[in-house]
Amino acid sequence: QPGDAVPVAQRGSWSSFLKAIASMSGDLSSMTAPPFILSPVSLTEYPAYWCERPELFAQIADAKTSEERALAVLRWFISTLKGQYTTRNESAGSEKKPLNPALGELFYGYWPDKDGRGQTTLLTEQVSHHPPITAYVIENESKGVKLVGHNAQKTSFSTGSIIVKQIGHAVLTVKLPSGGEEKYVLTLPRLRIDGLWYGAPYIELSESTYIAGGGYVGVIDYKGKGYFSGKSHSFKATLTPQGGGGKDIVVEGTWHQNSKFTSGGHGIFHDVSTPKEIVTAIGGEPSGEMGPMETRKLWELVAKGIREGDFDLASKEKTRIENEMRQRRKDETASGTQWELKHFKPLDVDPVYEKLAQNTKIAPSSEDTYVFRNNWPETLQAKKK
Ligand code: HCR
Repeated sequence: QPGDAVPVAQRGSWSSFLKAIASMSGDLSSMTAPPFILSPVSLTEYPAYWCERPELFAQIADAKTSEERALAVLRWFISTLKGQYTTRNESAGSEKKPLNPALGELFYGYWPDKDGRGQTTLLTEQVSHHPPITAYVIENESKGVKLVGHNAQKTSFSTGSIIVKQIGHAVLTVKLPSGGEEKYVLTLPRLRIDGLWYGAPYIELSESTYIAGGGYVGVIDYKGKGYFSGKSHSFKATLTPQGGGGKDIVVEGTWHQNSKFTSGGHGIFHDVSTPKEIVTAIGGEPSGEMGPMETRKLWELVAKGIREGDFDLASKEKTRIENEMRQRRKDETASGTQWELKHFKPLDVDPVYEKLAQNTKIAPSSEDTYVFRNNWPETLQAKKK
């Protein structure tokens, strides 16, 4: 039944929210949604989904040939999708609306070394509030694997679903055993949020992701129920060696379960049922504490209110933070200053993206990119040793 999953007292505000979405275009993050759909987690924490299988991230560095490396990159990428797009369904029963990060909001974390795979560190900064843009870096320094990216969303509404176009890309840098390094550019899938009518939103992926670099171009085509295999969350990935010659490698399956080679290889390609490792959050202050702009400190009471069902507290605290941020922007305008990003520098054009996108179907980039200043906080720098 429509609205079945919505608490009775919130059905009115859920249908008003849906009506507001239907006439909106662009940025949905700042819209006020009913309490049952709110997540206590800010979008600045989402980049951690890129590395919930840190061993697969590290294994990219162990590959001996370009083909092995391209497959290792693809395997790691596929392994991230379940976390990125189904975690909230699993842990909270449906997709939720994350907290809308403040400009300059930060998140630091790490995955410890295990079995010699090395430490992996994560740093995220909200580099724009309107539109919301999150930049991140994930690095396994001992293995020489690093991912730097940024992410924004453009939302629209179509036949009962929210369509989310992800804007942004990531660049993966891998040190080679022979010295030197290889770079890969990764684009992001399009999302369709269904189940709105019932108040139980969930995500299906559509269109494609491209992974170009290391002499290969990979295309991952996503389909939902009723396409390739009739199953939800299906994909077909084709890795093509660049420069003519060589055969395509094709992998097919579901990104939340398993996939196998259907050409250029045999057997299972990836099984996502291996345990995931959630990032350990860490304070970025020299004392090890979290500073006032660190997401879990900034939103502490809002998150507490949402988790404990105290929505008066959540909404009072959210308003207080938003007012403070508004005041900060006004003060900056008055004094002719601008908020200084701590870890990233905006750049008009990403030369790595432009180079790797050449001779592929990847569109030239149309947005700023964000360059990491290489200034990990001491607390994380210490984790790298
Ligand atoms: C679309 C979304 C915000 C953006 C989230 C992104 C795209 C962020 C980058 C991550 O790497 C992957 C990711 C996963 C999320 O699925 C996606 C969110 C899903 C919902 C949220 C909307 C802004 C909120 C919609 C409100 C609904 C649930 C009613």
